[in-house]
Amino acid sequence: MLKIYGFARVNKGARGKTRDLRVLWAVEEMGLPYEIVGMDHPNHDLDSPSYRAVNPFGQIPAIDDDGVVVTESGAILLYLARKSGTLWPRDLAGEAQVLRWSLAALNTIEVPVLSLWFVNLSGGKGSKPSEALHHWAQLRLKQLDGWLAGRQFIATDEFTVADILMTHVLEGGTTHELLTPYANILAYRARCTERPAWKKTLDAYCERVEAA
Ligand SMILES: N[C@@H](CCC(=O)N[C@@H](CS)C(=O)NCC(=O)O)C(=O)O
Repeated sequence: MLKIYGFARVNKGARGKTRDLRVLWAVEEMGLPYEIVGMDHPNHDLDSPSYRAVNPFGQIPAIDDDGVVVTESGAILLYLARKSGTLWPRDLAGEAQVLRWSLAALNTIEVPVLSLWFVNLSGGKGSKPSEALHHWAQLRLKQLDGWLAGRQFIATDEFTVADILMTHVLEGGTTHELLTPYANILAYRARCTERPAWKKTLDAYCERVEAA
């Protein structure tokens, strides 16, 4: 049985935004059976030697699929998509687009957006680094908004794992103000988060995961 390491307790600011949701959303869309191994972050479950053997970075998410251990949310989603043959195109050209946009989500978009969120959270709002990061994030979001004009989904005509990654990145560290100018991004994000599988995943997470 597929085991998914996810949070059982996490600080209240992070609850509802953590990256185990990417994996839980994907398995819900794919209809795969799984069990959750619940980890208590404030209780230092991620620092235990047994969890460090699973993920040397001591982070969530991770999976153990009958002995195949995978960490990194992007790698997990691509593995599960290839294994299940769902949320994944059947041709090489389509696969290339899903790989392309999965990496764009986790690198080109997540890096500036998350860095800005982190600097502002750490008291740097209004500082020169914060302004520079804001400029960088806006540049990439504007370009992403242009790509999304006239497109339903990010990589192909169908919803794929790249959409889960991009949507969750856009949900994560982005403030309301950051995305406000980008109508195509907002419409895309709404299209993806309105999917029944996301709603079911988030409801089950909120029911199960305690806030610390
Ligand atoms: N690049 C990793 C990042 C994982 C990550 O940042 N996980 C956070 C939760 S969303 C975590 O486990 N934080 C706890 C910690 O670092 O102590 C991925 O995409 O899976």
